[in-house]
Order: sequence, then C-alpha cells, then structure tokens
Amino acid sequence: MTDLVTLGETMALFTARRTGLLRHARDFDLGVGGAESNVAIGVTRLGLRAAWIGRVGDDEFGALVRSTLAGEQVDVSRTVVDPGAPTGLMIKGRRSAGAVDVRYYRAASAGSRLRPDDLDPALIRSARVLHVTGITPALSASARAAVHAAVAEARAAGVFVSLDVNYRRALWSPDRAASGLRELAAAADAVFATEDEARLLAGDPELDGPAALARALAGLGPHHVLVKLGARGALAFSDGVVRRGAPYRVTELDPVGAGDAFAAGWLADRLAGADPERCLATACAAGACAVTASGDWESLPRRADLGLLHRAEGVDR
Ligand code: KDG
Repeated sequence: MTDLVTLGETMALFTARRTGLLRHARDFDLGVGGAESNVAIGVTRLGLRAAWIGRVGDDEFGALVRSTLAGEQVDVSRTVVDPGAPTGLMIKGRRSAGAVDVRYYRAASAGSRLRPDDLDPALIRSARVLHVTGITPALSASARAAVHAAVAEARAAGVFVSLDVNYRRALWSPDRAASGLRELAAAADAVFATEDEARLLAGDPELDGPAALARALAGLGPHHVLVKLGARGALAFSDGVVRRGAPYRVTELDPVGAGDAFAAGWLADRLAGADPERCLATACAAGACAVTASGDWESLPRRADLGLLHRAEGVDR
C-alpha cells in the first residue's frame, strides 16, 4: 500500500562546484531536484511508501530522474515519458558563500505538460496522504488542472491533503499565486508555509508574527498550519493551540530542500501516529539535516540520522 502520493515536476539539477557568477562556474555536479519528489524521498527514508506522478522527457535527464527516484525506493511506475518535450533543468550556483542562486529552464518542459489524465485516481484514493505544492499549479493550465483533480479525488475519498505553498516568483505574480493557492489551502488538511508565504495567502501585509500568520492561514480552512522559521525553528497551529518547534544548531551548507525535509518529517510522524509535539520536532530535525550538505534531497535523514543530529558538528571517529 502507498502511504503518500505526490505529483509535480522533477528536473535535472546542475550545481556549480565553485562560488561566483555562473558564467565562471566551469564544473557542475549533475543530480535531480523537485519539491514533491524531495518529499517523496524524505518520507520513504523515514519508513513510509511513496509514489511520485510526473512527466519527464524521453531523454537522458528524464532517465536520470526516474532512476534516481527509483533508487530511493520511490514508486515511479506512473511516471509518463513524454517524447514531445525535454526534461526541465535547474541550475544552482553560489554568488557568494552565503547566497544561493537558482535558475530554471522549465518553460514548456515535459514536467509542465502534466495533465489530469496522468493521474491514477485509484492510487490517490487508496493512499493515506496526497501531497501537493504551489509550484505545480504555476507550471501550466494542464498542470494546475491535474493538481485540482488530484485534490478533488483525495477529498472525495477522505484522504488527508497536504499543501506546501512553495511560492516561486519566477513562475507567477504574487496576486495570481495568492488567489490560486488560497483555493488549494482551503481544500487542504495541512498547509506548510514560510512567514512570507503565509502573509501572501493571508492577504494582509501588516500581519506580523508567526502565530498571527498561522491563525490567518487556518482561517482559510486547513486544520493544521505549519510556519517554517528557518534558523528560528517552526510553529505549528491546530485546534486553537500554538506549538513551537525548537531550532537545531547546525552549519548551513545548502538551504534548498529544507522545507521539503520539514514537510516529510511532519507527514511521516503524523502517519506513524506521533503526537503533535513529536511531529513538529521531527520536522525541525529533518529540516536541519537537509541544510547540512549540498543537494536538494541527498541529506534528508533516515530515522537513525535524527538521533545523531546533536552530534552533527565536530569530528566523529
Ligand atoms: O525545495 C526545493 C525544491 O523546490 C527544488 O528541488 C525544486 O525549486 C524547485 C522547483 O521549483 O521545483
């Protein structure tokens, strides 16, 4: 049985090996990245079964996406190989030691041609969680329709719906994103957001403080709201109760993917029946693990890694 089903775009990811402008990068590492597949990998590493639905091109990068996800035990049997468009690309550079610079080459990519026909309704209905993000509806009208169809299917079957806002300004304007994502948030059981994303959806630029933002998001409909605060930890709001998740002190090497790790940690513990404090603590721990190494998903933790987090710094012999 599949615990979590997700859908979205996963791209080939080129990461510059040296700091500075991309034009001077010379050497790149090649991997893959995609917010939804990162979550699928994250929950799989934490002991659950996940399936990813998406489109890749009939090319080397599409083969890399499929083999990487399959190698992480994510079910890719519903992945569509689309001969009509290439796999999207993501290029990650570092302008300075502390500034990550992500560029996308995904317009008209195979991933953006995702459509409702690509879904497997029976798979969604039989899962325990459907996880979607605010990236996929911004890719194209057909991808947006696929997300809405998946959410409708899940809701009709009583499947828990999880939404990570994941606002990408390269894909749509704040106004379009806010109205599109409010609708999805209203249909979700849990919503993950940064403070800026929560403010965007709440539609009140004056709203301040994670607790107020979480309450405003909960007002849209979701039972659980998780506000990610980066190095300050996180805040969870449900049933009128605000809970604070303490941060971990780790050296941040690559922040991209931390939000996906956080969502994976929270969802995995929720599915395992953990209490709200434990879910939040695991989410924070997973997010902390994710930033400790380069790559969008490579440092996502397994259960055993979570216990080692307090020893993440220094020499281990
Ligand atoms: O959170 C990291 C992901 O978002 C990344 O792997 C992919 O940025 C991405 C996107 O827009 O799909």
